[in-house]
Amino acid sequence: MPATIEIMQTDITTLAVDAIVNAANNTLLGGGGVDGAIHRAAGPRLVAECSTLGGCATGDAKITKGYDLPARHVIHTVGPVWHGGVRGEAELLHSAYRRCFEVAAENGVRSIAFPAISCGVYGYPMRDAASIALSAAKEAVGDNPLLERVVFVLFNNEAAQVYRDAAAALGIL
Ligand code: AR6
Repeated sequence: MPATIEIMQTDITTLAVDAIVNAANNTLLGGGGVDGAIHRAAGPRLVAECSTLGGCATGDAKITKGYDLPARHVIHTVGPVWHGGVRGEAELLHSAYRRCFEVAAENGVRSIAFPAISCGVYGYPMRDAASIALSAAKEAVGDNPLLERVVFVLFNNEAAQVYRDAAAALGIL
């Protein structure tokens, strides 16, 4: 059975999946947006584990436990800051998604939920980011037979519609 790819409008911290992905920064020590929400919901043991990881490069990903979250793990990744598309942002964003899927595979993760990495404070245009996210998911589903469920979590209906349109354009949904 190939994995399902879903688009959902909810708060990612409520999902009982094997891993939720955090759109973190290079320090991995917390911040605003989805990062702040994940750290609040996971409790202080999350930042304690993160502080042992030595940060994370842009385009890379690292895994921790989920602590007080319903999700078993958090995969922390760092997407690029948008500078108009001339600083390798697309490659870095694709790398962030790819590394999350690699780390997921290494840790036996069967269900994974992503926020719209880089699409908040970091300013990445949602339409372009959605295509990259969904393409990376399509590749990962082909590569990893253990993967059962990939969920893209959007905070509002407009963003969810952008993802649905991008999925349709890629022949995914
Ligand atoms: N559930 C799902 N999506 C959410 C949630 C939530 N609880 N909260 C926000 N979003 P952002 P970035 C959406 O800014 O652009 C942090 O300070 C939000 O609407 O969280 O990668 C880090 O420490 C947006 O579409 O992440 C970094 O410094 C998306 O999540 C920096 O922000 C991502 O927005 C990373 O910026």
